[in-house]
Amino acid sequence: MQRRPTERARRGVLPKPASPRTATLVSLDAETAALRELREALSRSPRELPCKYLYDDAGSALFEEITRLPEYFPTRTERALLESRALAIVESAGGNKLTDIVELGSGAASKTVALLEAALRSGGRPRYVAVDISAHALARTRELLAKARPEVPVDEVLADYTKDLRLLPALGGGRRLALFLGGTIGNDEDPEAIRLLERIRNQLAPGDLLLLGANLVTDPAVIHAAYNDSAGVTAEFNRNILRSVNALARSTFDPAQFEHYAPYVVDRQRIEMWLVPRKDLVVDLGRIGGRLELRRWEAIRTEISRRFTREQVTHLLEMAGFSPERWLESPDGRFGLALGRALASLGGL
Ligand code: SAH
Ligand code: AVI
Repeated sequence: MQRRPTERARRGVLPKPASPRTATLVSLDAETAALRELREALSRSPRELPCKYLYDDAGSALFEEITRLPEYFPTRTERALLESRALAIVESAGGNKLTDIVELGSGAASKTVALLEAALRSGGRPRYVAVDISAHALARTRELLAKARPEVPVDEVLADYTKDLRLLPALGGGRRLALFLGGTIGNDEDPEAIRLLERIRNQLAPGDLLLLGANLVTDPAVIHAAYNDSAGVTAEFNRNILRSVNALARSTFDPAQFEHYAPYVVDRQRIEMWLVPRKDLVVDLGRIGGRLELRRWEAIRTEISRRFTREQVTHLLEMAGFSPERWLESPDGRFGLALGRALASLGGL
């Protein structure tokens, strides 16, 4: 039976996804670009899904659960480091002249409270700007900060920081501190990581600071366990990317048909997350267009998560136009925080 086209279909308008979960979905242009990006990633060899699609509402909640797992050490290691050095960081960033703390990929922002408290103790009155692709993560940020520090004004920016990152100037010409924490810089290869850091620097005034959190090279077995937890939360987080893509694209990936596989590749200094089909599959790609024929074991890569040395982190900062100013490292050497000062752009050079 032929159905009459709906008003929406007659106007050629793409239907809205089940729920507008991520910033990539806020406009039809963005939606079209997301579908194109997914098509391109799935056509690569090996096939990939960009890791930002891990963070629909369910994915953001699962990530928060991961941060509390006994095996997932990065969050608690970085938190302890931030808490012990918060005052020194804030003093380097201008002390009471620090007016803006801007966080990219803020997530639930649970670690940021220590920095806001240090800024308040230094006599400043900072506002906090949270930038995230996930509306769910931003809602958690708001909730957490309203409880912990109700006096701090919070601005939420729902945006994909790889595409559009436009921040308002610092309040009253004060100092700005940008935060990129959690080791999220390790989810990109060098060229994309440097481009992202450059984009951040372009939004800062010369002299403003960036605090960059990075996972450091450590015992492969410890890293492996962090991405292969016994409760299976990371496996679920990984599989959930398929639900997130299905909601956006109306595709028919069945998460139950895929195994989570996350090896630490020692010579590449990185965890790789893969989804491995247990049998031959044909997936209707919905609005991505066409069908995807997957052979048994033909895995899709959903994330890389890199470990760095101090020199490698410093190099990334320098390549992006920051002058490395301070290095803080956890006592177990597993996590590093680098402070970089934004240099003036070289203009037309
Ligand atoms: N900084 C937090 C969260 C890390 S998880 C912490 O350290 O715990 C990564 C966060 O970045 C998620 O909240 C995710 O939604 C967000 N994110 C991932 N890709 C993004 C993108 N392209 N643009 C904006 N936010 C992004
Ligand atoms: C957000 N990012 C730094 C996390 C990581 O460790 O790479 C995401 C994650 N993936 C699996 N577990 C956690």
